Amino acid sequence: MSDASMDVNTAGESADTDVDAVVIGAGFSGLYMLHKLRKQGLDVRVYEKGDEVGGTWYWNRYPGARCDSESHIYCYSFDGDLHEEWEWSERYPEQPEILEYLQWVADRLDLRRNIAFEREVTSATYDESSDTWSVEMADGERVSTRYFITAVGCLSKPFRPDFDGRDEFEGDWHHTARWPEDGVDFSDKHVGVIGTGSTGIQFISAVGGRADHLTVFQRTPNYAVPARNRPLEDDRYEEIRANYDDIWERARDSRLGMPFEHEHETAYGLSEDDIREVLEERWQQGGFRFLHTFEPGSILSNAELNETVSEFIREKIREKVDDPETAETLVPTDHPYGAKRPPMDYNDYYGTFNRDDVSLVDVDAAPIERVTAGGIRTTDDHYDLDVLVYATGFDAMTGALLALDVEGPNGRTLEQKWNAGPRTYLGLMTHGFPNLFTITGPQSPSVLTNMPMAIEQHVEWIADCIGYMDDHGYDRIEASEASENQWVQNTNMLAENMLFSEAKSWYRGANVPGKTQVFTPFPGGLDNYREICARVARDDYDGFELGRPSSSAGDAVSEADD
Ligand code: NA7
Repeated sequence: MSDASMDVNTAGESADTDVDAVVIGAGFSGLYMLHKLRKQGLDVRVYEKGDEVGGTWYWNRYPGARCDSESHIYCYSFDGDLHEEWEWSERYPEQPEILEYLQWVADRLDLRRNIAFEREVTSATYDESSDTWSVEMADGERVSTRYFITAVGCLSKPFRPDFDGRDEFEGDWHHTARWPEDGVDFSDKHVGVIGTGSTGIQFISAVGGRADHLTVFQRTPNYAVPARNRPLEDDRYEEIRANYDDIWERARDSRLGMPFEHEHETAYGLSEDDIREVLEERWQQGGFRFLHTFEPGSILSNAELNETVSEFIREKIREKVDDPETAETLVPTDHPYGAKRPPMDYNDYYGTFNRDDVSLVDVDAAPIERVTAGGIRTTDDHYDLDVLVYATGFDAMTGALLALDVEGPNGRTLEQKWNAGPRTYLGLMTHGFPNLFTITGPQSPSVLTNMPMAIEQHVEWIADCIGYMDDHGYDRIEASEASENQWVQNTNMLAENMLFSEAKSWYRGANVPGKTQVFTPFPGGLDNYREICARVARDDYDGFELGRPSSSAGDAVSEADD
């Protein structure tokens, strides 16, 4: 192995280099992956498109951007010193604070010396003769690596609908996931925002009242549950610190990667009034605890219970919105609560529509016909706009991975392989692409959990796997086709038994026209998933094929032999 302390940011760096591991992305997952592998003595290089660490939290700087996992668990758990020294200011962390945290971690663990910033990967090709990946950057730099590890996040390739006339707009336009660092001045402006997902809801609540007029173009209404954000006072923080070991243990052992007790083992046997009473308590507590009111997964799989919960939220929306017609437009009836990613309400989202300077346009009833030089034309009307904001989400789960233009042995691309939807074993590897690890890849729990918990588990599993390979003289690992088929089938079956198919969501790729629709995250819970991954590792990486240095694709690779 080469020198693990190499500084990649020194001037005059050579174009072609050879490292043990390349990690793409310097967000939560890339930073920890670098730290882990560097500690194991590997020469690791991280390539990051942005000019700073932060990943999601670098790019998503729009007004109101905040994480809906609670701050004390939306951080790394692997190093007790980190949470001894860091203190979150609010129950839910705002984007600038998360970015500051990740920058602080990068400095604290001295990670920057192995990160090359402003480098965009344009292709990654497997070279069978050397069993290495050749990774190429937009600036022509090429690096050769044994292990190619993607840490690109699940929601990082922005999606902007291709409306007719999209490029004719003469005002300012921005996608929320590419927000300008210097911000946008809304004063005296007519601002339009398309999208009422988690992002749109945060944006609308933050910008309502800051513009001359805000017009919200909503296609599908959503169920926003109050977050009940508040400052974390000193005594509350002391309590968290004193209990961190227990908090992490419970988070790891939970379905969502969040250490919440569920209020009732089951809703079975409770009257509708009793259920509503319990829901009201949870509504007051706020946040993801609401989704977790009853035993894990029950609201997402029991249609009758779900309808009671959905109706409970609908009534809350009607109570908050003064104009009954506007209220009905904001009430979701097309999908059950939770079948789409449930958003949080931080700042009286529904109340924002009671303002005179905020209006709601139902673009399901009267669709957007085109973007014009001066605004948006729907089938009903024209809306004059100075600023147009796309809160239209992402080509989620696979978009950023496929953008890497990955080509495996025999010239087969990842895009070809995933043409009918992603196929992985455990969301960690895909058959036919040796030594390519995907942190929080498709068919792992990822977006259905508190992300740092899922990320840490993947990073640790991958680092252990590489350590095992080093200890046993293996150079090549690949998911077997049979184990992959079984895993995909298993994930699909779990999803079919839940209510996810009843919504057109990005979980299923339904938000991007033409994308194959298949439910992508593993819905069986982080706790169960961790156990499966641990067993696979204990059983000498059961379901994976491990090879010695000279093995090539098609050769019989060795089963783990000791
Ligand atoms: P989402 O949840 O995908 O929301 C995108 C929004 O944009 C949603 O309301 C869409 O309506 C709307 N949209 C998308 N395309 C169109 C068109 N063509 N016309 C009108 N409206 C459109 O993305 P977010 O950024 O809010 O959240 C993504 C995740 O990031 C979030 O769940 C958290 O996990 C963090 P639709 O519902 O498709 O009718």
